[in-house]
Amino acid sequence: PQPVRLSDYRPPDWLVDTVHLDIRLDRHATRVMARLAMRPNPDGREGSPIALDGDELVLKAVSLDGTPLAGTAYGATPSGLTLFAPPQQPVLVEIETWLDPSANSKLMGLYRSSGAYCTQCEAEGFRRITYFPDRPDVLAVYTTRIEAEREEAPILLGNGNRVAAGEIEGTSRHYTIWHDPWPKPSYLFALVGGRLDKVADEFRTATGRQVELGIYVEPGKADRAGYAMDALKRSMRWDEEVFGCEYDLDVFNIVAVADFNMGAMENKGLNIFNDKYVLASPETATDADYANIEAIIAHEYFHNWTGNRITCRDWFQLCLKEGLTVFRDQEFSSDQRSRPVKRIADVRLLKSHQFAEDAGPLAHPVRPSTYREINNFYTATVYEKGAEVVRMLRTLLGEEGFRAGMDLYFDRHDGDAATVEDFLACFADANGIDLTQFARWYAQSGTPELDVHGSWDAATRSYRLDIAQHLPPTPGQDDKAPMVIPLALGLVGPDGEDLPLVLDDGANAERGVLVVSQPRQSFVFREVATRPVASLNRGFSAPVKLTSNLSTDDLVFLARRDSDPFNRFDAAQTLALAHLVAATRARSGGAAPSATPLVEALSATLEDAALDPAFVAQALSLPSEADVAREIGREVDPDAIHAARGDLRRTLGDALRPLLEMTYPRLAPFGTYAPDAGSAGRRALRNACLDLLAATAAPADIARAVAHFEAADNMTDRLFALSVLAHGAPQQREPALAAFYERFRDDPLVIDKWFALQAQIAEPATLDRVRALTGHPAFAMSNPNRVRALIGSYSSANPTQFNRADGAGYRFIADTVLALDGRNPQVAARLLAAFKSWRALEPRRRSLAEAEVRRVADTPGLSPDVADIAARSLS
Ligand code: BAL
Ligand code: ZN
Repeated sequence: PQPVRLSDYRPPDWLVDTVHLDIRLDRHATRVMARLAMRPNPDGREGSPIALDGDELVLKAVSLDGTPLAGTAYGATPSGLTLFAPPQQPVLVEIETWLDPSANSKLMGLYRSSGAYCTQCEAEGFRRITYFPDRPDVLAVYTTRIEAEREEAPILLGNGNRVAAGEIEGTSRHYTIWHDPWPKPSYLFALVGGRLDKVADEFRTATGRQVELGIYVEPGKADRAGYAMDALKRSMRWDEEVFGCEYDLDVFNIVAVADFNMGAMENKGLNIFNDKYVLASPETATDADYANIEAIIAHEYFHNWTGNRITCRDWFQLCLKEGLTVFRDQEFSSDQRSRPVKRIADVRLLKSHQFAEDAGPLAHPVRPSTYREINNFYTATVYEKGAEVVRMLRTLLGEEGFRAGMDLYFDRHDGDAATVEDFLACFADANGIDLTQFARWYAQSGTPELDVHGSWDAATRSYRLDIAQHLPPTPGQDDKAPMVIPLALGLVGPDGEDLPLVLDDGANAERGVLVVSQPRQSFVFREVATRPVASLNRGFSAPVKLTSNLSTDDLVFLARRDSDPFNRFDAAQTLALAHLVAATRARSGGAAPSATPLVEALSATLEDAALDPAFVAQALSLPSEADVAREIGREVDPDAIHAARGDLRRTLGDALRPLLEMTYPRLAPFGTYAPDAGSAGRRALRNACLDLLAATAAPADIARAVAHFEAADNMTDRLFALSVLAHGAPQQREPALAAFYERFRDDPLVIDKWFALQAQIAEPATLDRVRALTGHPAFAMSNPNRVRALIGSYSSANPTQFNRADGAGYRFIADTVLALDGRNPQVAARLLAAFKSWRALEPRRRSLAEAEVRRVADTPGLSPDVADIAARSLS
């Protein structure tokens, strides 16, 4: 396909005011009647034909104002329908199409999952249901009649409120009619039909609207939807309290389906979820699963205002709804749980996914300016970096200024299909500031590098920070302009107290934030009586890669004393990362670094009884092998990194043993399992101790892990112990894996964990194991969760085996991408993106990886999704 460019945007020529759909569900022959009330757009081109999008559609009939159209009056292909010369006035277009939902393996449009009918329309799936101007700036009011066999689909759900239901006399069929009063783009359309169990509840909004809540799941699984329902009600209340956003329909339904390309989808009043992000019980879900469910339930609900009531003008503006809504869900989770621990987890994710994306050939701006396949832009950059940009706005403006900007955005743009410029203008106008330079965060790709040099002058009692910023070149962007970087900081005195921040030129470091906006900039603080240690980029106030002249001693000091919990964590991580980089390099010659400073920092953390166990667990968790690879940046040898990290784990396990052995039993479970953050934090720390203690694989430590596995009464502990055994105890691995499988063999979401864990074992036999598991009865290439669990874990969470020196890992993933592409291009393209860091590899692996990406790129008949990732990976 030709690239689509932001600069080519034109308003639609025709608008749609109302849509009436009559959908008769049938496994192979679903009939869709669409009645579109259309009118010429005064802002469009005069005299335009009516051009509607389609995708693999079969047209049965089309009429205009009640008159069937002659074949010469329109042109139809599976991918488009054009009415050549419509009268330039309001018209009624009626279209009949037929679909085969059972044959829809792309899981876009109308398809079947475990016998139920469901839809996914974002970004461009509605055109697989009927011909339509399938773009987000065409907003219409929808009324949907859904008809099906009562036996097959007793539950029939649509967007909005249910306005009618009944039997079809003399048949075994029934129907429901749904009306959604809020104009919406087609990507928010949804329907569900099936035999489903329901968990029902209700919610009274701040102004007293009574809302019926429903979560629908596969029969027999309703007892696992309770946590999702609780999270939903908390989300609804939180959005009222924190953003003043109230729900606006009488009904809010969520449906969990087993086959889903994404995590979930925010269709108006009818969210459809990957069941992985709804279903949870202590036996089957980990603490991380519970936290994800809470976050994603909130995310999709929050879209009701940021995405649905205010939508995107075009798909370039995807971050307008996604970055903002991720920011909102992160804030929600921070309020529900521990704010510092949530921030640490979010930054870890940002670095591992988004920084990696920014550093490779798939780098793109938060708002891309061109795309060939929009499905490939549901990325960490659009979502996670997009959220960071919103967070920076808040850091720059403060709570009040930020809320004023959000209030203005809701007031000014309710009902609109908006742009990033519209969004920024609200903050600029509400605060009387100019955000022109700040807007570069949306346009320039790459991770800014900030180098900070601090120096204290005893004579003048001043502390000077010299800051240089640099934004490295990224694909299509060789030269960059300086960014606005809000740098939160503290100057920490010898007793751990923050010193006052008094700038010498009268400028203030308001709320402890310096605004860096020049390529080079200096700040001088006065009245600094003793040498401070600078705590920089507190709370990760800007998504930058920061280097500084802080010494190892300074970092140990910060890890022990910084009042900012994020930077306390980050100081220890910086020490660990520096150690791992040096140790990796030392494997090809040179002196091995000392781990003493890191041991000192982590000992202090473990000894500090005032710290939240969840925080301590994060501190003990070393940077990943991918983090080390990214830090090294070039000529990466994944085996050397793996070996260095293994050595460090053993060193820490030994050096921290007394503390770990004391902490582990102190955190033994009591009472029944509860998924709250406090309990989860205790489990996380206990498991982190178990893991480090088992690093040397001493028999007593392995026996502890076996006992932990056998005694576990919840999935978090059971899976963690299984992972310790699978990675570190080859003798105990197989019996433990077999026991786990036997216990959970009938539970696909748990078997996904079993697949994922095996795919991550860092040994050469894993490739054969993964290949064999693709033939396991519980595996199915048609189910995205299975593919991601087994094959995605191998490619993205097993660096040594994906990057095998013989290239067999690359070959296997490329083969799988090609095998999957005909069936599900979105999942195939995601899998291919595992090659995103290939250029950073050492020469032998680099050429093997490149050859496999090239083989994919050269294969005829690729989907646009895979062709786009392959081409960009090689560019
Ligand atoms: N809009 C796609 C799924 C999500 O980000 O909520
Ligand atoms: Zn979203």
